Amino acid sequence: MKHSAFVPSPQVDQHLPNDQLAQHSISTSNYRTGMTVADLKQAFLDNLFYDQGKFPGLATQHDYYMALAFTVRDRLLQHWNHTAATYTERGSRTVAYFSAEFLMGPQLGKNLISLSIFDQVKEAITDLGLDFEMLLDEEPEPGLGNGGLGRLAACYLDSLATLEIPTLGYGIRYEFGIFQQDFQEGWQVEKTDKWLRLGNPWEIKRPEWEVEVKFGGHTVTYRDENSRYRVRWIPDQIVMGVPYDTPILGYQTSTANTLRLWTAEAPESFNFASFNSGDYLGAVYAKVISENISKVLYPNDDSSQGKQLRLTQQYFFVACSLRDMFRILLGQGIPLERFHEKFAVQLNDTHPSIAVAELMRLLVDIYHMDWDQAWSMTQRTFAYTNHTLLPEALEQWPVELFGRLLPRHLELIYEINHRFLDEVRIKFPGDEARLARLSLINDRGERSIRMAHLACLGSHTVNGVAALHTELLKQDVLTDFYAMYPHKFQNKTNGVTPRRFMVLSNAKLTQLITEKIGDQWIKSLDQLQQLEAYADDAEFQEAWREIKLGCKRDLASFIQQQTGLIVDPQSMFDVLVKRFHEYKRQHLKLLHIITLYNRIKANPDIEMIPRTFIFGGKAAPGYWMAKLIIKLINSVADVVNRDPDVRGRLKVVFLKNFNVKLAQQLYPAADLSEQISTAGKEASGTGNMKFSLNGALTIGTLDGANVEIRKQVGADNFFLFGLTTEQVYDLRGNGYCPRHYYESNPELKLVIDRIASGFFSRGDTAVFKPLIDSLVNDDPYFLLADFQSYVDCQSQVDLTFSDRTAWTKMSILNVARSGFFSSDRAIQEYCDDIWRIEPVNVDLPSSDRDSPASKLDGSPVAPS
Ligand code: NBG
Repeated sequence: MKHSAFVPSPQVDQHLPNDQLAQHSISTSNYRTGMTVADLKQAFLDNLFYDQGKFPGLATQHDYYMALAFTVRDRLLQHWNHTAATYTERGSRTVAYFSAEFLMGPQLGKNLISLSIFDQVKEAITDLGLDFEMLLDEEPEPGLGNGGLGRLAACYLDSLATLEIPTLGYGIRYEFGIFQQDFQEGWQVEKTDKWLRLGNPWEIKRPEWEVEVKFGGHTVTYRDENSRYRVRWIPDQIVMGVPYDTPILGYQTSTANTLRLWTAEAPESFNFASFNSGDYLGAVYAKVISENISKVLYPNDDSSQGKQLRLTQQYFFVACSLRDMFRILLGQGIPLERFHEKFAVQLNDTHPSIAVAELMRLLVDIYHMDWDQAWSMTQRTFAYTNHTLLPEALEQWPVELFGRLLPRHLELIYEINHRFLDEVRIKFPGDEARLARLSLINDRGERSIRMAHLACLGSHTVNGVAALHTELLKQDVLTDFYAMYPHKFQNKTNGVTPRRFMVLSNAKLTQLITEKIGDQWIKSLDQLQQLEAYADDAEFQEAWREIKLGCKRDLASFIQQQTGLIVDPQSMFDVLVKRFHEYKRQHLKLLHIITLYNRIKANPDIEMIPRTFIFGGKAAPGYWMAKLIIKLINSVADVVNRDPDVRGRLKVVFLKNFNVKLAQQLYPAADLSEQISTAGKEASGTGNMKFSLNGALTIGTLDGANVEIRKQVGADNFFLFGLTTEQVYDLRGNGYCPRHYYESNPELKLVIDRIASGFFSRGDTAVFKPLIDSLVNDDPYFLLADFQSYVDCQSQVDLTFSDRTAWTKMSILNVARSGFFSSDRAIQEYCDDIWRIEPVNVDLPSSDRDSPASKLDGSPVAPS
């Protein structure tokens, strides 16, 4: 039985000598890599024939898409292979970004932009008589994330490659991504997302690097040959992790990093007694169980359910990734003791934080390192990003469940905790309450392990994702850790990639900006500042408005296609898209809509700036209240859109299945961006940045990164409303009484009463009662307290919108001042302050730009 211990040995692959390579260099004629329109056409037809096995006459849209994707892939393999070879040769320090989610979005368009061949490819496809946009649209979205956290990981990979930082993204290749959302009678229904059904042309399976992962069983102790006390883990289940690699191209660089996602497979032979008793069906069942691990993404955003399968997933990908990193380390001849010099591991939230215990296990149990050295290396390896202030999102695992699945890790965590609490006792003698608060083990109720504490302790740096968030971590959520280790805490305000959320998604605005200030801004977003000079320029303003209007027209026709609703592109497009959560307060927006509607009902001739309200976003399938809010939006839309009194002044649209692809259509078409969470709840937000970058003005609270957006764009160019975090704390402390607001504000009362009366639910007074009760009696997110301020601020928005020149100027200034929110800036800060890593330039020999493989020097080409 070989599974009990592993000591990866350096790879002893053989390689063709250089002269052989030169003689037999994979001679690829230009059409395999050439960038001319003629080469591209030829390659496309070839791939259609040889990869899809189709003549054009029989090919489906999807065949065409696949043929095109392979054509592009051929052209990026040069970058990918050379990058891997360079990193291997130099043993480069590498960022390992551990994340349970990567919400990548479609790859085709993005890769065309990175390679700067968008226009040629479009021409080639159009020449062949095909609709290029339709092919782009054909790509199923890899929905391997829930929302902001997963999308942030994707933006960061883009910036890491663009900044030429050696990086491996490590995660899970979920067979089913985030569910597809549909509506039935206004209620959300979920459908399985079978994104891999037709194949994924961007990934390459690497079965040669599969690894074993153990689960369950028990531990035994023994004395080694030097009489030292040792522990061996005897698992009762083994699962194989098989990596699939996806290239991540930098923008206009030769760098192509790797996103390595793990799939769970059952081992081919079952070595254990339970699998060995001729129980064939049992063995097949075990196979199904193993493969379940990477089946499905947990569809919860900002909350944790404490389910065993989830912990299994987390340990699975972390164990695979660390073991893969040891393979790379030793394969490059770097000594074990330099692991933390070779790799900087970022823990994206607590999801991968079990890595702290796993690295300790590898170093202590497998490599027999002494505890103190192992712990010091561990702490020098990891850094942890916290993404939430909500207690329900801070993961805790019941000790009992944890011990059943990972018995050795539980022992290690007890030992880590033991030593940690000794340290606390020395720093704060006699402070028992503090010990209980800091302990990795939560003793209240069912004993559980606090993963955020493990992450803080095992990392050299802990960061929040916006200035306010980091302050609140220090003062509140992690305040005891801050008192212990103040030097660990840093802020890294989130960022977004302008390549996807501007260049790809808003081509016209990109062109206009580039005509004025050149194209350097795409890599140095601060350069957008130069646009300030044109903020008052009438001609430029006119062009600016035309582009916005064009984007709104495109969106209007999409809305009509999807919903049948006709919306007026001249109306204000007021957009609220994000995951559904009570703290994000989609229902506050709804209270505003109903307020306007009531005003029309009371006075049908009232003057009103026409608005199109656009919603998008999914609710976690088990989050009942969020689903009820979705139902209410659809119900209100149904009434408002049909009421002849409204005369088109208000339209309410709910676009189903909000995802990256849809997001790319929405941001460029928005006039107003709604960022209306309760102050102190949203860690950062990143949608807020994408809107502002695309020239939408924000109405928002002082929450998350809104605070910094307002600071950057200027208070005059931001619509602020609502309580501050401090005021929210005070109000809560002094006994908040939402009913008081309800009773003393007639307009608010009418809104609530209308919902309660069944006006939007065909007389059904029961359906929305839980929502109404929650608002009037409890209102944990302070909607009623913020209502008047919000509605007043919206009047200010209307007033400004009616002054086209003023609005356009504000829009231009928003774009000009959003350079700070580039993910390049954020990643540069991580590199300088947390990872201490330098770029590695990948030299693509010029002849290789169109003839591959002729310049390989025989070094291993394993992406590392
Ligand atoms: C989310 C926060 C957002 C933040 C993203 C990315 C989780 C746990 N957190 O405010 O809610 O923008 O992370 O940092 O999904």
